[in-house]
Amino acid sequence: MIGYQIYVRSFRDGNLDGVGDFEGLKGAIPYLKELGVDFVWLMPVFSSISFHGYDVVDFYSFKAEYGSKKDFKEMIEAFHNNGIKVVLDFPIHHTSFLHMWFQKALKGDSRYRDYYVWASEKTDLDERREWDNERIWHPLEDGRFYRGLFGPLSPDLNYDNPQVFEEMKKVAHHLLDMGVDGFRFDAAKHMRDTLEQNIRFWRYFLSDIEGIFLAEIWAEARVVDEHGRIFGYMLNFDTSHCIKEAVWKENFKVLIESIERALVEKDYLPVNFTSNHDMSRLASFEGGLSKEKVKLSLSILFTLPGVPLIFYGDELGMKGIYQKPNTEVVLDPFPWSENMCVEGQTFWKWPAFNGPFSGVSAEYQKKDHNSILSHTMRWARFRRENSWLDRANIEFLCKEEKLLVYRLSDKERSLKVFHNLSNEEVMFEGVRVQPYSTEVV
Ligand code: ACG
Ligand code: CA
Repeated sequence: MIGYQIYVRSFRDGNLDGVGDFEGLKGAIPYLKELGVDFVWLMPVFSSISFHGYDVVDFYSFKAEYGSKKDFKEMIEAFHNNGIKVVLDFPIHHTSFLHMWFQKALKGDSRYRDYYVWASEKTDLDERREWDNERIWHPLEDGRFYRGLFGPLSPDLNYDNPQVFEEMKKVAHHLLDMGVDGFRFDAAKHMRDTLEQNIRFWRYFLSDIEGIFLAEIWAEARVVDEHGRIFGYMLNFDTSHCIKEAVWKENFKVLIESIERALVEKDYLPVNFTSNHDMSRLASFEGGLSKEKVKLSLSILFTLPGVPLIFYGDELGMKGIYQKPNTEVVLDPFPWSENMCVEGQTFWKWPAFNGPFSGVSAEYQKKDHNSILSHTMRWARFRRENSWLDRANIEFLCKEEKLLVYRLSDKERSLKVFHNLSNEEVMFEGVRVQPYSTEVV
């Protein structure tokens, strides 16, 4: 199984306004098929006033620029006709401050006040987010404070209130009825106060629905494991980071340790990725990886157990340095052609890193056998032919700083993978591995 993460606004335009949309996504299907993608994860598509869409104003309508319900359904149908599943980003931890529920709460409607989390006398109003020290409690003019883990514009929903839980289940059913194949659950570790409560929450939430449920639990491997069985698919931040760190440092130690922690003997599918919208892109890791190193990172991705997931454009080596507060800079338009003047091209902003004629376009790289895209397509093909690797066992055969060899196997099959992280050719057990390259026998 191969996944592909899409920021709709930047991917493909269907109505010539330069903004990506559902209609445009249909036009991207041939490209995604060529890459061998089995499912796409669409970043938030619901009504929202932000560029990222993680603060939803209405879960029952879509961003107007993306299209209508009809367009959405037609898009899903087109994907299904081509054997590709559609997974939606589902941010249920909070809403936008503009959501009708919050607006009614502000006007004193007691039913909706209980949809959100309000400070009491006991609340520590100076409480901070564990990872970056940002404030969690936000004041209103009347002196009340509400909780918003991700800032004042996105108040947290109150899951102590069973009505809120039912509201969000209703949304989930509605989307699945529309043909959606699953969800990427945003901020999934933050739903409840303790780990036990959080796990109980999700078990209950998922108890009567089926699909591809991919959780964003950005935490240490132990916490990810605890949630694994409930969801089935877990984003593997640990290994995804360590692939890049190892390649960057030219030392496999961190990757080996991560594989042992996060990829061995799991009762769920770890989803390994190249980068995502919350971090710098693969090609810009730690200021920038060389083309060889970007390619090696990708071939490692496709030869590990678990599900490989590509962040749109990483297969071209698109650049992007994550920075706050303007996090949209890593979300450049996907360059379909070198001049960026081709049908379907998005251009809702001037590209911050990947402008016209920067050599990263799909059209240009498809013609070049040595490009990052051609390399990705070859490894993706290998992966499709060996889809059993998703659940393969991994056993190390050589754990050197610059040479990593392991056996992947299941009951019937087995193959050996060799990764060379040095600038010289190496021989191991009669297999020749080129500098910064991967071999499989
Ligand atoms: C999701 C989305 C993100 C979105 C939101 C909110 C959540 O992908 O785009 O923001 O809807 C935390 C949360 C994640 C969240 C990210 C951005 N992502 O847990 O749910 O922030 C540590 C913490 C993590 C933290 C991470 C952030 O533990 O919890 O993620 O840092 O860098 C090792 C450690 C690991 C540590 C890392 C990194 O791996 O093991 O624990 O992670 O190092 O240090 C969007 C917008 C926002 C907006 C919001 C409403 O981007 O601007 O405010 O929507
Ligand atoms: Ca458009």
